[in-house]
Amino acid sequence: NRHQSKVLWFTGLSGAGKSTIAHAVEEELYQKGFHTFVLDGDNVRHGLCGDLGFSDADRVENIRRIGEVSKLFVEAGVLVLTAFISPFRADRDKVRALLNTGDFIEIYCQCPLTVCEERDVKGLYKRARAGEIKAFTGISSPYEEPESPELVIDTSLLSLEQSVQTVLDFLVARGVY
Ligand code: GGZ
Repeated sequence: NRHQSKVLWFTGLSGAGKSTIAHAVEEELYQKGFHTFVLDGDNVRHGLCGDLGFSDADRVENIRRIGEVSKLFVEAGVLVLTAFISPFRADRDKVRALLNTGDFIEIYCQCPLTVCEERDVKGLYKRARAGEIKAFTGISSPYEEPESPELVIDTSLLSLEQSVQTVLDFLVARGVY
């Protein structure tokens, strides 16, 4: 069945590679005929969640809305890929509980903080260290690692291609792909 709708929920620190991997996986799935959609900060935090910042309460609400929207997409037959830090275990677990068993695939993009900070693609870590950004994940706001994610990808060890292949292999093993 090529058209199984699921949620591939990427979680991890800023700069861990969530969005990049999600888009690359989407490209592969789209080529195979899947109906796919990526939700990430670029299309969610300006619109649907444009009223939210980065306090704990706002992050909770951000993830709640993204979870509900993901559920709607799944009901519409879409395979959703989400790329949000989603730092709180309880919030990720609530999204898991919202969906049918097996439809929530938690993918932990593991990457040491030191590596994310070295990459500092957008210069945000530097600004966070300087105190210019308050409550920055990993620096001044917590990240709770997944305890039993479906998949762990160490992006400090794997190339983008290897990371994508790891996700695709998992989907094959699950009979999704
Ligand atoms: C963490 C922040 C912050 C703070 C702005 N803390 O690397 P990016 O830039 O593109 O991804 C980060 C993104 C995080 O938004 P999420 O919606 O994924 O966060 S959460 O799931 O916690 O609600 C980063 C940028 O927004 N950013 N300020 N203080 N990341």
